[in-house]
This record gives sequence, structure tokens and C-alpha cells, in this order.
Amino acid sequence: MRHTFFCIDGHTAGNPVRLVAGGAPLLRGASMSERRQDFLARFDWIRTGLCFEPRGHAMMSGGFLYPPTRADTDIGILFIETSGCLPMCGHGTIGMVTFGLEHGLIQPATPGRLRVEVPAGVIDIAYETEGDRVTAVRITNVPAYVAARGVTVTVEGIGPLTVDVAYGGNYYAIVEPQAGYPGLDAVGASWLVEMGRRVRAAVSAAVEPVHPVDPTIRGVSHVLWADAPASNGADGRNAVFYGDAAIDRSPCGTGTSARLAHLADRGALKPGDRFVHESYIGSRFIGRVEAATTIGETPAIIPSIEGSAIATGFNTIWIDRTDRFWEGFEV
Ligand code: PYC
Repeated sequence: MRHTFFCIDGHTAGNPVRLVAGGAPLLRGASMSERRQDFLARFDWIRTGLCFEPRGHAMMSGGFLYPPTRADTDIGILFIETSGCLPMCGHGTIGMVTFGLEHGLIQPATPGRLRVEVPAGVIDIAYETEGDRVTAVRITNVPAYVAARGVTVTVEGIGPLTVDVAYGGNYYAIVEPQAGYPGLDAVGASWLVEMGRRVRAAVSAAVEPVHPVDPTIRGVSHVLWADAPASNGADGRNAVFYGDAAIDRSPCGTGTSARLAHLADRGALKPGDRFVHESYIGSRFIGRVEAATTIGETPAIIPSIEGSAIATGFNTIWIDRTDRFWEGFEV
């Protein structure tokens, strides 16, 4: 049996985005969070088939547009990625909103603005256009907060390492330069991947953060290797490790949101402050601390991130069940 998926492929700040514009499964659930659980239970083969080799690669990421479940939102987004079915993805949202608007799949009630339901909650979008192109997308993200401070773990190949854990739509172990991690320029991408796996495993054995309002969002899925900026005008630089072998080519939207919460928590940023975050390949998002807030009783911030995306083409992909690798593979 052959399943056909019509995709718009492209990238946000260098990281891939595959918008599956045709072939999305019908999902059950009263919210995008419940639909995410339904997708994981019944359709995860679509994610692995489209994201893993041979149809994807270690960094592959994307998702589907759905009618929202809430009357106060314009669309719903479900994310797929090599690392799983994320509660929220910043670079993916920037890409999917850009491609959806440019190809008429999203019809905003108010031009320049969208309210989007994602599994992690509701986000607000402001976008700019030039002709038929979307040139910038700003996401006012779900609230971000620091879940754990000063977690010391022992990592083979590094030794003792102290990290903080922060949430920006996914949970991040944030590693700042210290003994054992001398900064991005002193280590290579393969070191960041190998040590990223070990840091995530060690931190996950030490703490399991659970979202204060939605307990389906739990656990450290990503490692943010933080550093000082490499070039003029940026305020910080990072390499985000995700999945089994990926370093985000973008500055990572949820990672930047977590980093904003992290810096705000220690008083280095306050509401209104901007933070230009540079990726491993030198692309940028403009982050901003919009306001202080709470999640339940937990102090948090509302972060925003701005970036842009480029579509690179249409891609009609078959997943044929007679193919030995129909569900994809990782090596
Ligand atoms: O931009 O939020 C993001 C993201 C998550 C994983 C890769 N990119």
C-alpha cells in the first residue's frame, strides 16, 4: 500500500522544514495536545517515514496544519521531527507559517496576524510581507521558565558538569562554558553530538521536569550548548543537540525561549530586553523577553522569537509498505 504526502520543503535559518500540505491523517482529540497523543499512538510511522532516512535525515523536521480545536485560534499545528512529535517547535512554526501563507493554505482573518494552537498551548504570530513573500515571522511563544538549577552530573569524556534545565516549549539542559566544555569553537560538531547524547542521558537520570499545567510535556529532550557570540551584533550563540545525531542549524526557537527564561531568571534580562541569538552556522533569531508571567504558581516569562524562512520546492513523497525501509531508519 502506497501513502502519498505532498510537501513544501524549505528551511528556517538553515534548519529544514517539511510542511506536509497533503496526506495528513484525521486525528481524534479535543485539543492539539490530545491530537498529538493520538498521532503518537496511531500514526508515528508517518513521522519516522518522512523524517528518518531514506526520505529524511538527522535534522529533518516539519509538520501538518490542522483546523484548530479552539474558536479563538486560526489554525492548529502538529510538529514532527527526528526527535519525536514536539509540543512546540519555533523554527518549524516560522517555516510552516511562511509556506502556508505564501501558498494560500492559511487565510488569516486579520492580515499580518495569526493565533495558532500548538500542542504546548496557544502562540501569537505577527508577520511581514513583501509582495507574495513572507519576509519575517515573530512568534510570541508559550510561557518559558527554569525547571531546575545547578544540576551536577558526571559525563564520561567530560567529568562533572553543572547544567540548568529550562522550558521554552521543550525542556533543555543548558550547558554554559566551564571545565570540560571550553565553548563551541574548541570542540567540533561530532563532539557536540556525542557529548549531547551523554549529557541528555545523565541529566534525564537526575531530573524529570514535568510541565506545571500539561503533564504530557515532560523530560529533557534537547541539550543547548551555550556560548558567547562569534560575530558582531549577536548577544549569544548556541548549538542545540536533538534527536539522535542533530545539531540545529537555526538558533532554535524553543531553545532561544528557554535561554531567555534562563537569563531572565538570573537577572541578566528583563521585560523589554532583546537578545540576538546566533546558531552554530551563524544564522540568527531575534529573541525578546515580552513580559513576566506565571505558569500556575511557577514564575515564568513570555518570550518572543523572530526569524524568516525560505521554501526550496515541492516534494511528493511516497511511503510504500512493500519498501523494507517504509518506516525509515536511523544509524
Ligand atoms: O526551533 O524550536 C525549535 C527547534 C526544536 C528542535 C529543533 N528546532
